[in-house]
Amino acid sequence: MPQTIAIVGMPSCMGGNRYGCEQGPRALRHALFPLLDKKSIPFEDYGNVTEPCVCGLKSSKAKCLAEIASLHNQATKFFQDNEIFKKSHFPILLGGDHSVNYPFIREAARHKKIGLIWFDAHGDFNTPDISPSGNIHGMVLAALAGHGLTHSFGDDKAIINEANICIVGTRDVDPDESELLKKTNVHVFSMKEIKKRGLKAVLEDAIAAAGQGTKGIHLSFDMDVFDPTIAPHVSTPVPGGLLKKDIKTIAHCFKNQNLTSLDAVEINPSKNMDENETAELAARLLLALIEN
Ligand SMILES: [Mn+2]
Repeated sequence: MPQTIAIVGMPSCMGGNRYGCEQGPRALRHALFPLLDKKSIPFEDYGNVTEPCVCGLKSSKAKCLAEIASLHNQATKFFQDNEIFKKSHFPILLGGDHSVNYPFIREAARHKKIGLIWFDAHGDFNTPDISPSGNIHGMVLAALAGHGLTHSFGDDKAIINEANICIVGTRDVDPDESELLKKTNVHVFSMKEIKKRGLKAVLEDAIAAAGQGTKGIHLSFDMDVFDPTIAPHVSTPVPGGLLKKDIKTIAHCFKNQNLTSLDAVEINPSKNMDENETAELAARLLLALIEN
């Protein structure tokens, strides 16, 4: 039986310092659903896990922590009640800022041991002690790896083994964050390395590391991994990212790989309501991986 794509949205921007990416799920549905329909790909939209309240973003070392932890709990219940991760599903999460995918990946990892490939311009490997901003979307990968906010999110250990985590596309990592990453077994593939070795060679290494001893791989796409010339509507754009042609390489590299689930986050359509090009890019990327 072919898998049904199970779509869930998490329209929250509490993990970042800008409003707007709470509109990401709507923009992505608008771009993705016509493509799925056109290809007759079966999908079910389970709707959104919504923010419990609006957080005031008061200055702190981990802004909106209580509210984000509460949203995570709500999301976990939603995924379980709707059996989002049952075998006949291929789950896709639409964000939201990057902090929304913590409970999604935790739930995926509860079903089987997985590796994680995190496409991002940033490291997302800060902790409350070292983060320059206090924005939790920059701490979520560290939390998944067992550092920083893991306990605050209700977990006593790492969700994913460090050696099975790869970050791809970095070009803006904070100094202390970089030091912390060096002390771990997380694999970091910067844009500099991608430009030198080629995306295909880098992704083959990432797949080997994420797949080592695991039963599947989750891919997380922070849309700021792409160059702002093709993905301008993201919360924190950084020049020098992946290009349109790279979607083909990504799809090619993940063909016949055991992907368990996907997420696409940080689309901020409020930056330009007349254009939906960043969501359209994300939709083409998701479709290329689904069609594989
Ligand atoms: Mn990110």
